[in-house]
Amino acid sequence: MTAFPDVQKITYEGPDSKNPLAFRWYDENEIVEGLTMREHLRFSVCYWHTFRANGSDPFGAPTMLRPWEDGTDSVDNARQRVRVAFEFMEKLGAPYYAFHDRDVAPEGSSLAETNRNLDAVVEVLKEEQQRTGVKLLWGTANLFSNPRYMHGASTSCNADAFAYAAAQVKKCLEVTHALGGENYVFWGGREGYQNLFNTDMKRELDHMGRFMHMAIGHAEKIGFDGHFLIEPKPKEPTKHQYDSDAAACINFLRAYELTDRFRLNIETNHATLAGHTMMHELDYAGYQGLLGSIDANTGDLMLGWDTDQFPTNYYLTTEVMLMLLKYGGIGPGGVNFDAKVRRESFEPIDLFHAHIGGMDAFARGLRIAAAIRADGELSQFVQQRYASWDAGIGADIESGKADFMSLEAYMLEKGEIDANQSGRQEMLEHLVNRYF
Ligand code: XUL
Ligand code: CO
Repeated sequence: MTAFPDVQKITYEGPDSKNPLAFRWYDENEIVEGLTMREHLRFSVCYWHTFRANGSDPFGAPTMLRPWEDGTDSVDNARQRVRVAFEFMEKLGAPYYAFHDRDVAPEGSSLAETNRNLDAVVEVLKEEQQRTGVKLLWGTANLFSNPRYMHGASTSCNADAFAYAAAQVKKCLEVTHALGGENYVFWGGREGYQNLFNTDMKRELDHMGRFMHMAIGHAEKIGFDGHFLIEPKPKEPTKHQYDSDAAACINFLRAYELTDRFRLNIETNHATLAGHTMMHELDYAGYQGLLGSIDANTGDLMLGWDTDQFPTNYYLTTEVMLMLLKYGGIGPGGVNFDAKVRRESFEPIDLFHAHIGGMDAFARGLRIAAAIRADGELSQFVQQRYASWDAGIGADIESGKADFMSLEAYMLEKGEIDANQSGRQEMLEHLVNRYF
Protein backbone atom coordinates (compact mmCIF):
# COMPACT_ATOMS: atom_id res chain seq x y z
CA MET A 1 0.00 0.00 0.00
CA THR A 2 1.27 3.46 -0.80
CA ALA A 3 -0.20 6.71 0.43
CA PHE A 4 1.61 8.89 -2.11
CA PRO A 5 1.51 6.85 -5.35
CA ASP A 6 2.22 9.86 -7.58
CA VAL A 7 5.35 10.98 -5.75
CA GLN A 8 8.80 9.53 -6.38
CA LYS A 9 11.85 10.22 -4.22
CA ILE A 10 12.43 14.00 -4.28
CA THR A 11 15.80 14.78 -5.86
CA TYR A 12 18.04 17.77 -6.43
CA GLU A 13 17.64 19.20 -9.93
CA GLY A 14 19.46 22.52 -9.56
CA PRO A 15 18.42 26.20 -9.62
CA ASP A 16 16.97 26.11 -13.15
CA SER A 17 14.52 23.31 -12.47
CA LYS A 18 10.85 24.16 -12.84
CA ASN A 19 9.73 20.90 -11.30
CA PRO A 20 7.85 21.78 -8.08
CA LEU A 21 8.59 18.31 -6.69
CA ALA A 22 12.37 18.77 -6.85
CA PHE A 23 14.98 20.65 -4.87
CA ARG A 24 16.62 23.65 -6.50
CA TRP A 25 19.06 24.38 -3.66
CA TYR A 26 19.08 21.40 -1.29
CA ASP A 27 21.69 18.98 -2.61
CA GLU A 28 22.06 16.74 0.41
CA ASN A 29 25.56 15.52 -0.48
CA GLU A 30 27.07 18.85 -1.45
CA ILE A 31 29.81 20.02 0.92
CA VAL A 32 29.51 23.47 2.51
CA GLU A 33 32.10 24.57 5.06
CA GLY A 34 33.37 21.01 5.46
CA LEU A 35 30.02 19.23 5.99
CA THR A 36 27.32 17.95 3.66
CA MET A 37 24.11 19.97 3.52
CA ARG A 38 22.37 17.00 5.08
CA GLU A 39 24.75 17.14 8.06
CA HIS A 40 24.43 20.90 8.42
CA LEU A 41 20.67 21.11 8.22
CA ARG A 42 19.54 17.92 9.98
CA PHE A 43 15.97 18.42 8.74
CA SER A 44 13.16 17.00 10.83
CA VAL A 45 9.49 16.50 10.00
CA CYS A 46 7.12 17.12 12.89
CA TYR A 47 4.49 14.47 13.46
CA TRP A 48 1.83 16.69 15.00
CA HIS A 49 1.30 19.20 12.23
CA THR A 50 2.18 17.00 9.29
CA PHE A 51 0.28 13.85 10.26
CA ARG A 52 -2.28 15.02 12.83
CA ALA A 53 -3.39 18.48 11.72
CA ASN A 54 -6.72 18.21 9.94
CA GLY A 55 -7.34 21.83 8.99
CA SER A 56 -10.01 22.46 11.60
CA ASP A 57 -10.03 25.91 13.20
CA PRO A 58 -12.30 27.64 15.75
CA PHE A 59 -14.67 28.50 12.88
CA GLY A 60 -14.89 25.26 11.01
CA ALA A 61 -14.60 21.51 10.64
CA PRO A 62 -11.62 19.58 9.24
CA THR A 63 -10.77 20.14 5.59
CA MET A 64 -7.97 17.57 5.33
CA LEU A 65 -9.64 14.21 4.99
CA ARG A 66 -6.61 12.01 4.53
CA PRO A 67 -7.26 8.87 2.49
CA TRP A 68 -5.12 6.79 4.86
CA GLU A 69 -7.19 7.71 7.94
CA ASP A 70 -10.08 5.40 8.89
CA GLY A 71 -11.81 8.09 10.92
CA THR A 72 -11.19 6.45 14.30
CA ASP A 73 -8.76 7.24 17.10
CA SER A 74 -7.77 3.57 17.36
CA VAL A 75 -4.34 2.08 17.90
CA ASP A 76 -4.66 0.28 14.55
CA ASN A 77 -5.22 3.55 12.77
CA ALA A 78 -2.27 5.07 14.64
CA ARG A 79 -0.01 2.18 13.58
CA GLN A 80 -1.13 2.51 9.96
CA ARG A 81 -0.45 6.27 10.08
CA VAL A 82 3.16 5.58 11.10
CA ARG A 83 3.71 3.65 7.85
CA VAL A 84 2.37 6.64 5.91
CA ALA A 85 4.57 9.06 7.84
CA PHE A 86 7.69 7.07 7.05
CA GLU A 87 6.78 6.73 3.37
CA PHE A 88 6.49 10.52 3.34
CA MET A 89 9.80 11.13 5.12
CA GLU A 90 11.62 8.60 2.99
CA LYS A 91 10.38 10.15 -0.26
CA LEU A 92 11.19 13.64 1.02
CA GLY A 93 14.67 12.63 2.16
CA ALA A 94 14.28 14.07 5.67
CA PRO A 95 16.74 12.38 8.03
CA TYR A 96 14.77 13.07 11.26
CA TYR A 97 11.33 13.40 12.77
CA ALA A 98 9.93 14.62 16.12
CA PHE A 99 6.75 13.76 18.02
CA HIS A 100 4.62 14.27 21.10
CA ASP A 101 3.53 11.07 22.86
CA ARG A 102 -0.12 11.89 22.13
CA ASP A 103 0.42 12.59 18.42
CA VAL A 104 1.62 9.10 17.72
CA ALA A 105 -0.74 7.09 19.95
CA PRO A 106 -4.23 7.67 21.37
CA GLU A 107 -4.83 8.30 25.04
CA GLY A 108 -6.63 5.36 26.73
CA SER A 109 -9.10 5.33 29.60
CA SER A 110 -6.30 4.93 32.17
CA LEU A 111 -2.61 5.78 32.35
CA ALA A 112 -1.79 2.06 32.09
CA GLU A 113 -3.85 1.69 28.91
CA THR A 114 -2.37 4.88 27.46
CA ASN A 115 1.12 3.51 28.04
CA ARG A 116 0.16 0.23 26.35
CA ASN A 117 -1.19 2.16 23.35
CA LEU A 118 2.06 4.07 23.11
CA ASP A 119 4.12 0.87 23.27
CA ALA A 120 2.03 -0.67 20.48
CA VAL A 121 2.76 2.28 18.20
CA VAL A 122 6.41 2.57 19.21
CA GLU A 123 6.85 -0.98 17.93
CA VAL A 124 5.95 0.24 14.43
CA LEU A 125 8.01 3.43 14.81
CA LYS A 126 11.03 1.28 15.61
CA GLU A 127 10.40 -1.01 12.64
CA GLU A 128 9.99 1.90 10.27
CA GLN A 129 13.08 3.69 11.61
CA GLN A 130 15.06 0.53 10.92
CA ARG A 131 13.55 0.08 7.45
CA THR A 132 14.16 3.66 6.32
CA GLY A 133 17.09 4.94 8.39
CA VAL A 134 15.00 7.97 9.45
CA LYS A 135 15.93 8.87 13.04
CA LEU A 136 14.23 10.52 15.98
CA LEU A 137 15.48 14.07 16.60
CA TRP A 138 13.43 14.49 19.75
CA GLY A 139 10.41 13.34 21.65
CA THR A 140 8.19 15.38 23.93
CA ALA A 141 5.16 14.84 26.13
CA ASN A 142 1.90 16.65 25.44
CA LEU A 143 1.21 18.20 28.86
CA PHE A 144 -1.39 20.69 27.65
CA SER A 145 -4.27 19.13 25.66
CA ASN A 146 -5.97 17.05 28.33
CA PRO A 147 -8.27 19.08 30.65
CA ARG A 148 -6.35 17.72 33.67
CA TYR A 149 -3.65 20.21 32.71
CA MET A 150 -5.95 23.24 32.64
CA HIS A 151 -3.82 24.97 35.33
CA GLY A 152 -0.55 23.72 33.91
CA ALA A 153 1.45 20.54 34.49
CA SER A 154 4.58 20.97 36.62
CA THR A 155 3.35 24.47 37.58
CA SER A 156 -0.22 23.44 38.37
CA CYS A 157 -1.79 24.42 41.69
CA ASN A 158 -2.94 20.78 41.82
CA ALA A 159 -0.11 18.48 43.00
CA ASP A 160 -1.78 15.51 41.29
CA ALA A 161 -1.38 17.20 37.92
CA PHE A 162 2.36 17.44 38.65
CA ALA A 163 2.43 13.74 39.53
CA TYR A 164 0.53 12.75 36.37
CA ALA A 165 2.85 14.87 34.25
CA ALA A 166 5.86 13.22 35.90
CA ALA A 167 4.49 9.78 35.05
CA GLN A 168 3.85 10.89 31.48
CA VAL A 169 7.33 12.39 30.99
CA LYS A 170 8.93 9.30 32.56
CA LYS A 171 7.26 7.12 29.95
CA CYS A 172 7.93 9.51 27.08
CA LEU A 173 11.60 9.77 28.03
CA GLU A 174 11.88 5.97 28.07
CA VAL A 175 10.23 5.71 24.68
CA THR A 176 12.40 8.49 23.24
CA HIS A 177 15.48 6.69 24.53
CA ALA A 178 14.33 3.31 23.19
CA LEU A 179 13.92 4.90 19.74
CA GLY A 180 17.42 6.39 19.86
CA GLY A 181 16.07 9.95 20.22
CA GLU A 182 18.92 12.47 20.26
CA ASN A 183 17.19 15.12 22.39
CA TYR A 184 14.15 15.56 24.60
CA VAL A 185 12.03 18.74 24.44
CA PHE A 186 9.99 20.67 26.98
CA TRP A 187 7.75 23.28 25.46
CA GLY A 188 5.89 25.04 28.27
CA GLY A 189 2.34 24.17 27.19
CA ARG A 190 0.18 25.69 29.93
CA GLU A 191 3.11 26.49 32.25
CA GLY A 192 2.27 30.14 32.83
CA TYR A 193 -0.58 32.20 34.20
CA GLN A 194 -3.76 33.93 33.17
CA ASN A 195 -4.00 36.14 36.25
CA LEU A 196 -1.53 36.99 39.03
CA PHE A 197 -4.26 37.45 41.67
CA ASN A 198 -4.66 33.65 41.83
CA THR A 199 -1.03 32.71 41.20
CA ASP A 200 1.93 31.97 43.49
CA MET A 201 4.64 32.53 40.92
CA LYS A 202 7.58 31.54 43.13
CA ARG A 203 5.97 28.29 44.16
CA GLU A 204 5.06 27.41 40.57
CA LEU A 205 8.57 28.07 39.26
CA ASP A 206 10.17 26.18 42.16
CA HIS A 207 7.99 23.23 41.17
CA MET A 208 9.05 23.49 37.55
CA GLY A 209 12.70 23.52 38.65
CA ARG A 210 12.09 20.40 40.72
CA PHE A 211 10.34 18.72 37.78
CA MET A 212 13.34 19.31 35.51
CA HIS A 213 15.70 17.84 38.10
CA MET A 214 13.48 14.77 38.31
CA ALA A 215 13.72 14.45 34.53
CA ILE A 216 17.52 14.59 34.72
CA GLY A 217 17.43 12.02 37.52
CA HIS A 218 15.35 9.63 35.44
CA ALA A 219 17.49 10.18 32.35
CA GLU A 220 20.51 9.12 34.37
CA LYS A 221 18.68 6.07 35.61
CA ILE A 222 17.83 4.85 32.11
CA GLY A 223 21.05 5.99 30.43
CA PHE A 224 19.58 8.74 28.24
CA ASP A 225 22.40 11.21 27.69
CA GLY A 226 20.86 13.44 25.02
CA HIS A 227 20.19 17.10 25.63
CA PHE A 228 17.05 18.36 27.28
CA LEU A 229 15.71 21.36 25.39
CA ILE A 230 13.42 24.12 26.61
CA GLU A 231 11.42 25.88 23.90
CA PRO A 232 10.71 29.57 24.60
CA LYS A 233 7.30 31.04 23.75
CA PRO A 234 5.83 34.20 25.32
CA LYS A 235 2.07 33.63 25.13
CA GLU A 236 -0.60 31.26 23.85
CA PRO A 237 -2.17 29.27 25.34
CA THR A 238 -1.59 31.24 28.56
CA LYS A 239 -1.50 35.01 28.71
CA HIS A 240 2.05 34.77 30.01
CA GLN A 241 4.19 31.66 29.49
CA TYR A 242 7.00 31.30 32.04
CA ASP A 243 9.44 30.30 29.27
CA SER A 244 8.70 33.58 27.50
CA ASP A 245 11.93 34.04 25.54
CA ALA A 246 15.53 32.85 25.43
CA ALA A 247 16.58 35.25 28.19
CA ALA A 248 13.78 34.14 30.55
CA CYS A 249 14.56 30.46 29.87
CA ILE A 250 18.26 30.90 30.46
CA ASN A 251 17.60 32.75 33.67
CA PHE A 252 15.36 29.87 34.79
CA LEU A 253 18.04 27.31 33.90
CA ARG A 254 20.67 29.28 35.83
CA ALA A 255 18.44 29.90 38.86
CA TYR A 256 17.67 26.18 39.19
CA GLU A 257 21.18 24.98 38.20
CA LEU A 258 20.11 23.16 35.07
CA THR A 259 22.57 24.51 32.49
CA ASP A 260 24.65 21.30 32.40
CA ARG A 261 21.93 19.20 30.80
CA PHE A 262 19.67 21.79 29.19
CA ARG A 263 19.83 23.79 25.98
CA LEU A 264 17.18 25.80 24.10
CA ASN A 265 15.00 24.89 21.15
CA ILE A 266 14.39 28.24 19.46
CA GLU A 267 11.29 28.68 17.27
CA THR A 268 10.94 31.50 14.75
CA ASN A 269 7.29 32.34 15.29
CA HIS A 270 7.77 32.29 19.06
CA ALA A 271 10.62 34.79 18.74
CA THR A 272 8.30 37.02 16.69
CA LEU A 273 5.56 36.81 19.33
CA ALA A 274 8.14 37.74 21.99
CA GLY A 275 8.98 40.90 20.03
CA HIS A 276 12.40 39.58 19.00
CA THR A 277 13.90 38.49 15.73
CA MET A 278 14.88 34.84 15.31
CA MET A 279 18.43 36.08 14.79
CA HIS A 280 18.35 37.80 18.17
CA GLU A 281 17.12 34.69 19.99
CA LEU A 282 19.75 32.50 18.29
CA ASP A 283 22.56 34.96 19.03
CA TYR A 284 21.47 35.29 22.64
CA ALA A 285 21.26 31.56 23.29
CA GLY A 286 24.33 30.88 21.17
CA TYR A 287 26.73 33.23 22.89
CA GLN A 288 25.91 31.56 26.21
CA GLY A 289 26.58 28.12 24.78
CA LEU A 290 22.94 27.12 25.18
CA LEU A 291 21.71 26.85 21.60
CA GLY A 292 20.35 23.33 21.16
CA SER A 293 17.99 23.07 18.19
CA ILE A 294 15.50 25.07 16.17
CA ASP A 295 11.83 24.81 15.29
CA ALA A 296 11.76 26.20 11.78
CA ASN A 297 8.65 28.08 10.76
CA THR A 298 7.47 31.62 10.35
CA GLY A 299 4.59 33.77 11.56
CA ASP A 300 2.58 36.41 9.81
CA LEU A 301 3.69 39.86 10.91
CA MET A 302 0.13 41.14 10.49
CA LEU A 303 -1.19 38.60 13.01
CA GLY A 304 -0.49 38.28 16.72
CA TRP A 305 -0.75 34.52 17.06
CA ASP A 306 1.22 31.40 16.34
CA THR A 307 0.44 30.66 12.69
CA ASP A 308 3.23 28.08 12.27
CA GLN A 309 3.71 28.64 8.55
CA PHE A 310 6.43 27.03 6.47
CA PRO A 311 9.49 29.29 6.07
CA THR A 312 10.19 30.38 2.50
CA ASN A 313 11.91 33.74 2.98
CA TYR A 314 15.61 33.55 2.03
CA TYR A 315 16.46 36.59 4.11
CA LEU A 316 15.14 34.86 7.23
CA THR A 317 16.86 31.54 6.49
CA THR A 318 20.13 33.36 5.75
CA GLU A 319 20.01 35.11 9.12
CA VAL A 320 19.28 31.79 10.83
CA MET A 321 22.09 30.00 9.04
CA LEU A 322 24.56 32.82 9.80
CA MET A 323 23.83 32.22 13.47
CA LEU A 324 23.99 28.42 13.28
CA LEU A 325 27.35 28.56 11.48
CA LYS A 326 28.64 31.19 13.90
CA TYR A 327 27.99 28.86 16.84
CA GLY A 328 29.49 25.76 15.26
CA GLY A 329 26.39 24.09 13.84
CA ILE A 330 23.10 22.85 15.24
CA GLY A 331 23.90 19.16 15.97
CA PRO A 332 22.90 17.16 17.96
CA GLY A 333 19.84 19.38 17.46
CA GLY A 334 18.30 19.96 14.05
CA VAL A 335 16.03 22.06 11.87
CA ASN A 336 12.58 20.79 12.79
CA PHE A 337 9.69 22.05 10.67
CA ASP A 338 7.20 22.93 13.39
CA ALA A 339 4.93 24.19 10.62
CA LYS A 340 1.60 23.29 9.12
CA VAL A 341 0.02 23.68 5.72
CA ARG A 342 -2.89 26.11 5.57
CA ARG A 343 -6.45 24.89 6.02
CA GLU A 344 -7.04 25.57 2.34
CA SER A 345 -4.02 23.45 1.27
CA PHE A 346 -5.90 20.29 2.08
CA GLU A 347 -4.47 17.77 -0.37
CA PRO A 348 -1.71 15.30 0.67
CA ILE A 349 0.58 16.62 -2.07
CA ASP A 350 0.60 20.00 -0.29
CA LEU A 351 2.63 18.35 2.48
CA PHE A 352 5.40 17.75 -0.07
CA HIS A 353 5.20 21.24 -1.54
CA ALA A 354 5.46 22.76 1.95
CA HIS A 355 8.46 20.73 3.07
CA ILE A 356 10.32 21.01 -0.23
CA GLY A 357 9.89 24.80 -0.12
CA GLY A 358 11.08 24.96 3.48
CA MET A 359 14.08 22.71 2.90
CA ASP A 360 15.08 24.61 -0.21
CA ALA A 361 14.76 27.94 1.60
CA PHE A 362 17.12 26.70 4.31
CA ALA A 363 19.55 25.25 1.78
CA ARG A 364 19.59 28.59 -0.04
CA GLY A 365 20.11 30.37 3.28
CA LEU A 366 22.98 28.04 4.10
CA ARG A 367 24.64 28.74 0.75
CA ILE A 368 24.24 32.51 1.13
CA ALA A 369 25.45 32.49 4.74
CA ALA A 370 28.51 30.44 3.76
CA ALA A 371 29.28 32.87 0.92
CA ILE A 372 29.02 35.86 3.26
CA ARG A 373 31.37 34.13 5.68
CA ALA A 374 33.82 33.10 2.93
CA ASP A 375 34.15 36.69 1.71
CA GLY A 376 34.67 37.85 5.26
CA GLU A 377 33.73 41.50 4.60
CA LEU A 378 31.01 41.53 7.21
CA SER A 379 33.08 39.87 9.92
CA GLN A 380 36.07 42.08 9.14
CA PHE A 381 33.87 45.12 9.58
CA VAL A 382 32.66 43.88 12.97
CA GLN A 383 36.18 43.03 14.08
CA GLN A 384 37.42 46.46 13.02
CA ARG A 385 34.48 48.11 14.81
CA TYR A 386 35.72 46.73 18.13
CA ALA A 387 39.43 47.34 17.49
CA SER A 388 39.65 49.72 20.47
CA TRP A 389 39.29 46.64 22.68
CA ASP A 390 42.21 44.74 21.15
CA ALA A 391 45.00 46.78 22.80
CA GLY A 392 45.56 49.63 25.22
CA ILE A 393 42.79 50.62 27.58
CA GLY A 394 40.23 48.26 26.01
CA ALA A 395 42.48 45.23 26.51
CA ASP A 396 43.11 46.34 30.11
CA ILE A 397 39.36 46.48 30.78
CA GLU A 398 38.67 43.11 29.17
CA SER A 399 41.49 41.39 31.04
CA GLY A 400 40.37 42.84 34.38
CA LYS A 401 43.46 45.00 34.85
CA ALA A 402 41.51 48.27 34.92
CA ASP A 403 39.23 49.62 37.67
CA PHE A 404 37.30 52.86 38.20
CA MET A 405 40.39 54.52 39.72
CA SER A 406 42.66 53.71 36.77
CA LEU A 407 39.97 54.62 34.25
CA GLU A 408 39.43 57.99 35.92
CA ALA A 409 43.17 58.65 35.83
CA TYR A 410 43.25 57.61 32.16
CA MET A 411 40.42 59.95 31.18
CA LEU A 412 41.73 62.88 33.26
CA GLU A 413 44.97 62.59 31.39
CA LYS A 414 43.46 62.02 27.93
CA GLY A 415 40.67 64.60 28.26
CA GLU A 416 38.23 63.23 25.59
CA ILE A 417 37.52 59.92 23.95
CA ASP A 418 38.85 58.93 20.53
CA ALA A 419 36.47 59.97 17.75
CA ASN A 420 33.54 57.58 17.13
CA GLN A 421 33.11 55.95 13.72
CA SER A 422 29.98 55.29 11.69
CA GLY A 423 28.09 52.05 12.27
CA ARG A 424 27.45 51.89 8.48
CA GLN A 425 24.17 50.03 8.89
CA GLU A 426 22.85 50.99 5.45
CA MET A 427 26.09 50.07 3.73
CA LEU A 428 26.08 46.66 5.40
CA GLU A 429 22.43 45.96 4.60
CA HIS A 430 23.22 46.78 0.99
CA LEU A 431 26.32 44.58 1.17
CA VAL A 432 24.29 41.59 2.40
CA ASN A 433 21.87 42.03 -0.52
CA ARG A 434 24.78 41.39 -2.90
CA TYR A 435 24.69 37.71 -2.00
CA PHE A 436 21.05 37.11 -2.93
C1 XUL B 1 3.78 25.07 20.39
C2 XUL B 1 4.97 24.38 19.86
C3 XUL B 1 5.03 22.94 20.16
C4 XUL B 1 6.38 22.46 20.57
C5 XUL B 1 6.39 21.04 21.05
O1 XUL B 1 3.70 26.39 20.01
O2 XUL B 1 5.80 24.95 19.21
O3 XUL B 1 4.56 22.25 19.06
O4 XUL B 1 7.30 22.59 19.56
O5 XUL B 1 5.53 20.83 22.11
CO1 CO C 1 7.66 24.31 18.48
